[in-house]
Amino acid sequence: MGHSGKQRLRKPKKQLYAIGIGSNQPLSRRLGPRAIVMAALLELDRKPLKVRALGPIIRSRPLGPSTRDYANSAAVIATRLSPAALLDHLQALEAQFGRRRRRRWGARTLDLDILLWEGGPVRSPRLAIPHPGLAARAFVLEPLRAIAPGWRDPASGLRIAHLAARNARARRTEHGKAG
Ligand code: A4P
Ligand code: MG
Repeated sequence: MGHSGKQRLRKPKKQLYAIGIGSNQPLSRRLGPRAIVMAALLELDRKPLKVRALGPIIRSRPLGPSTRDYANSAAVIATRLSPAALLDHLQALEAQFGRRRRRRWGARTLDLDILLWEGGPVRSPRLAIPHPGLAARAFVLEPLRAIAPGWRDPASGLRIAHLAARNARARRTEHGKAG
């Protein structure tokens, strides 16, 4: 009662998401990881997505078995898509950039991860938000801090700026120990 048809058909509200972008494999001789990340940032601004903020593109050493350096960045986007629908959309973009799924953490032309969602935590067999690597990865935290320093990670309750500072401190200590 009290629900008009118009209300029931109203579009879902726009939601903010933070997206992590990574590449460590060229698509061609002229399209290397940095150019791929730039092209991916442009794709994130096409319907049904809209970019609200673009992070810097950084170069990072590979975490895992890959030997090539990565280009990494982050973006805050707004969309009406649900987390599951957004994951489908991002995987279609990865495929468009020639990504083939082989071994986990293998070299990839494009990796798009959902880092955060303003709707809070999500846990399903194919989707975990916040992204499990968020709090431990400088290549995620550094670009994200530039555009979303105040966003709170629901897993730790800490803001991105705080996580980034803590991560940088831990890395310096590691280096100190290693000599
Ligand atoms: N999945 C679950 N949660 C999410 C989420 N929040 N966002 C599932 C996106 N996908 C999510 O991912 C495997 C499955 O994770 C997906 O099918 C989806 O259902 P994938 O992209 O196919 O495989 P992957 O990326 O090889 O594995 P994974 O575990 O996602 O790896 P990460 O955590 O993405 O790490 N080093 C540097 N310097 N920079 C990097 O960007 N990236 C990785 C990959 C390793 N080392 C790196 C970097
Ligand atoms: Mg991934």
